[in-house]
Amino acid sequence: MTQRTAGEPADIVIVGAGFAGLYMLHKARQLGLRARLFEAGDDVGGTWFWNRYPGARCDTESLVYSYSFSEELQQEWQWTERYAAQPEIQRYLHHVADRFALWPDIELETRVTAAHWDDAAARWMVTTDRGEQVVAQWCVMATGCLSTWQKPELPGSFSGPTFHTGIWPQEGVDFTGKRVAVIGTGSSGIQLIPNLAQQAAHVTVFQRTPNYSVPARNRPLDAEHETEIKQRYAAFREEARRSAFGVPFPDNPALAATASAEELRASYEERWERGGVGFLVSFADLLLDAKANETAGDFIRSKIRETIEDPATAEKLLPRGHYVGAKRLPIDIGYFETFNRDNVSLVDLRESGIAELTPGGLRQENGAEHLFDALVYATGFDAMTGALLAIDIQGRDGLALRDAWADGPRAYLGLAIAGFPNLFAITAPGSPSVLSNMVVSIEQHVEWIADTLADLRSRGVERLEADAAAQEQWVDHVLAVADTTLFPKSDSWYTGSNIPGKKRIFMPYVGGVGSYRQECDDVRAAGYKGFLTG
Ligand code: NA7
Repeated sequence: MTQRTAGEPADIVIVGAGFAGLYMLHKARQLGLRARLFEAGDDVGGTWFWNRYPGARCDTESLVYSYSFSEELQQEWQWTERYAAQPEIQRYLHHVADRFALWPDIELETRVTAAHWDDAAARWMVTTDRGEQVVAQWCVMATGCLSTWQKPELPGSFSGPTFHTGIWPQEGVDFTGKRVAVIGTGSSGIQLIPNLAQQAAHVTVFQRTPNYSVPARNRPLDAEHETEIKQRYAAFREEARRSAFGVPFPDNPALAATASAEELRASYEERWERGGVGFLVSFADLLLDAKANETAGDFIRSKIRETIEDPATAEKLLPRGHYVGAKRLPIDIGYFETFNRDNVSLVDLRESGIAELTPGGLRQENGAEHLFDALVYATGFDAMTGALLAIDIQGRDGLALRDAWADGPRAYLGLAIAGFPNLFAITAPGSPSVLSNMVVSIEQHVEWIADTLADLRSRGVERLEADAAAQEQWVDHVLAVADTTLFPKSDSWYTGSNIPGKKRIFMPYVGGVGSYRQECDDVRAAGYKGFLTG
């Protein structure tokens, strides 16, 4: 990392050094732009830097959850497991920063606090928490969808150590011999709990909503499979780019709603054994039709009943009342089995909620006391908008993003925002983002931005801004497509309903990664349709 001269201007400021920011920096440099990248953490990695709790692992397979932009990189890097764990992903991103010599333009431990647009100068003024101000023509928010962790405000206080999965201590935590409480059973809790149970004296899981989960079937990466993919990597990547979710899943055109009991069982069993979120494409109507979805729910509930030895515990773990996959489907390594251990207990918060934290633990509303030595919040994130709104972003005429988005996020193509010229937000609401393989969607956004900047430069165009009417049309389209599915019908962080007071709106674009890419390409081919240029 190089220390830059304070106030050194830039053509482009990039915020965040995760998958998105690193690639954006690489592309900006290829274009010959003077780039400055600011990152709050003391290393690159983004969400993979902060989420280092035991068991943190990607739910997309490593051979496809990786950059495709460099043939050499994808051939030389060797993943060790089917799903990479956090340390390996962070090592990979470190390697990328080394390999493409990105460090000189990366400033670590520097948080961007504000970005204000100066319309007369047609420049962004970006302010950091080190008190530096940088002027730049372009500003790219690569701030991530899951980077603002969220902890509920509970009355009372606990005197022991408290952790959150989304901001885990770098030095790790030793829970040996400790009684540990975990609040939350989303993907993070479901990954963490089996690991904690192997170390701690006792784990008490406080569950508000029982979750569906399917086995990951993680294993060391099969050498033959790796060779086979690497031999046809370009075609494999292209398949991912043109797919619905950015992953080439073998889908099934059959409908669950009309399938026989045997057909249902056979398809679900096969995918359960294969492992992973490909379970969601067991049938073509699984995410479209409530009755079809219920068949998947029934299947998972039957698996939970088979796995859990104590019928009362099994009953508490049975998910109901939300659609499989409409709330993020976790994939796990021995999650349900963990509840058969003597040192794990489950508290159902639907029976009685948390009344207050106490110095030694917590008390439920029914008076039940739970004592523990450490408390882990696995309570998730202010997803998709949290990191953007944490920065004081002001566009034309001093318009604050917080005001522009007071009624929910609105972004043209989930990429640019009316009133905020020359600013791009990578994988923002209205783009496939979290409902896709993030790396595929990130590469697509970064390449679209880079190609656009090169094109505008060659034409002498200095500014680009989303047109408000085009943005409204896009937002309507995003919502209309979502309404043809079950996604908006369950509460989840996809809708913002996990955050008290946050406007409930379904944020990702579910029209498919392939068709979205085509849409973005068409916009450019039509001379930046829906954008104002100047
Ligand atoms: P999630 O999926 O938002 O899960 C958060 C969990 O915490 C979920 O079980 C919540 O229950 C629970 N929660 C939140 N607030 C409370 C309170 N106040 N009391 C009890 N329980 C609570 O976050 P994750 O970090 O697991 O996963 C986020 C994504 O990261 C994941 O999908 C992957 O893409 C990676 P609820 O369901 O709201 O009742």
